Amino acid sequence: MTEPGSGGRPAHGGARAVAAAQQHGAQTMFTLSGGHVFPLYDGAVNATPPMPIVDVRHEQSAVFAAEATARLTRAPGLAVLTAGPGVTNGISAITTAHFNGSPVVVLAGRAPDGRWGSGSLQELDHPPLVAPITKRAWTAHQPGQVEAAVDQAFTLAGARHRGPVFLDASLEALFGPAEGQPADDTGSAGTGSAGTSSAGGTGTAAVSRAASGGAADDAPDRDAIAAIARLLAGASRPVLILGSDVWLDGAENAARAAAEQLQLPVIANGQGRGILPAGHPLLVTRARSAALGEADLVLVAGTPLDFRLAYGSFGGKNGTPPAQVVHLADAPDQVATHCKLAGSAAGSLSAIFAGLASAADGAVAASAASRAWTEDWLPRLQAAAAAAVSADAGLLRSGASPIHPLRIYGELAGLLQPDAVVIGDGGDFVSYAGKYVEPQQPGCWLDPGPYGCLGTGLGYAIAARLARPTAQVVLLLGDGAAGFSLMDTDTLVRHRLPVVMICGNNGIWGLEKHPMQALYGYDVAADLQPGCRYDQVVSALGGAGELVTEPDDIGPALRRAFDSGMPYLVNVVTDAGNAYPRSTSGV
Ligand SMILES: Cc1ncc(C[n+]2csc(CCOP(=O)(O)OP(=O)(O)O)c2C)c(N)n1
Repeated sequence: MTEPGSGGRPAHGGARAVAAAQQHGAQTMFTLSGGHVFPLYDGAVNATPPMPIVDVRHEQSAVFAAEATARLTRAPGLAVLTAGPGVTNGISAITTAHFNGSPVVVLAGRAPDGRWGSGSLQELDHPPLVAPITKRAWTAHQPGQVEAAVDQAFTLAGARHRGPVFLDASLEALFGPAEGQPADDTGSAGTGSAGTSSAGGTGTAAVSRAASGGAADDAPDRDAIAAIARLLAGASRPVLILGSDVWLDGAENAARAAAEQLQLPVIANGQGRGILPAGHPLLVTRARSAALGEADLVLVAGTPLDFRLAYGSFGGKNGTPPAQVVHLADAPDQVATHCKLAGSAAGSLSAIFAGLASAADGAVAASAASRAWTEDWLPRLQAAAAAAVSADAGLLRSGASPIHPLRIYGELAGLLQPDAVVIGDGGDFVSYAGKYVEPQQPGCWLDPGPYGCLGTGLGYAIAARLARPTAQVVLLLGDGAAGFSLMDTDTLVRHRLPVVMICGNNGIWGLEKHPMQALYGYDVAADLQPGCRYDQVVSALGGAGELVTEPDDIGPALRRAFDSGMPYLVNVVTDAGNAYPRSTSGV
């Protein structure tokens, strides 16, 4: 397994894999070492130019880093996992990429075909494990197959609707010489694990669709857009929701232009945040309850109608009837089927927004209903948003001790530059961030998305620092969340990646303790060490940090963190009695 790579010898499968990944713009290989994947490292080292390898301390961080790379750069991210436990450790992160529609390619090692069934080290058939959470999962058995298979994996990951793709390659396929091998892309030849060559649901058909001019297939239906324009012309209280796929699909400019042209009130979620910058007159996220509760037409773009959006049920508040709902998605299979839709369109979201703006413009301008929305509805929502902002001003300056978590966000707001990347990994502490950190630009906010997996933090931060070398990178960590990935501070240190970490340390699993108390009147399994010195963990790993217990010390500590130029954790002890005022349970 320690066979060296090219060095003048014919290229092995691993070298071919790296070459194919580079053709698709993959810049960095996120990984944790294992003998099964040595040829991929050898391929990276000897590639022209070499591909940087960022080696982490847990495979979840490798895949989370690849996922964040995809979400920030909008080019596919690459993670390399060793066979067996390397793959299984990556599964929560692959699932996160699946839920987020993030274009990620996971390449994995695999026990030798020649010994399959005899019990060689880490002999596990991976594709069936990851098939439900990937666009395709399959195995390359021969060196000559690897390059074409990796090419397919990248093409498929980046085609609408984007998502993770998994490919493992047997020891023979990665280590063996690729020259003179048939470039067979089916992955079905070779010895070993019969029946596992293509475990993914969409398989080859999806690959060929994506490769053969997906753009033409992705043009939205004009009649569907015209019908939505008519709904808009008849609406008095419309709302536009912008979600992550608007950014991932490169539709942020078209979305903003359509919203401005039609004067639509906008609510943003996930990576839709920042498309309308903080303070934009149409951005009424802070009036969410009135907007979604009283709307008569809700256009939802680039995000599923899931628990975050009341499963697509809007209106009905203050005597209003249920709202009509329109779903705009980047691919037909993303359009909601679990709720009644008044309209829908699928395909390129830029084309959908541009089509809608031109189809609706005249009709909307001419309709009496639209006057109602610009003269009454929009000002009402703007007033409600302004009232919500001023109602919070006191808490953002709170002098309470123990510290109110909002005081942290009050201090942070004054220090963030417009291109700062803010990452949230935690429960209540991060829910506050979602409400009070309003991005100035799109592509500057990363939360875990609807899968809600704790532990994304360090992997996302590693990727953010690499993707945005000159921007501030701020990682907001609950103290519970910190435990999943803080060890990867070591990766930040080894690879010289300065990041500011802020730990909202309430000494509890807040988002679980408070609800359990409310349900049962007691709680178990919800306490952590009060005041635990996570800052000292970071210092021990070669970074720096400090403990903050008084509200007036937060600002100076954050300034020291930004000035330090190293991984730095500001460990803020907050009030364990504080619970985020939550309106959804996720069920
Ligand atoms: C991997 C994983 N395990 C468990 C959960 C369930 N969970 C959701 S929020 C939460 C508490 C988070 O606590 P912390 O990070 O300290 O933030 P706080 O709510 O206290 O602000 C837990 C355990 C989860 N979402 N993901």
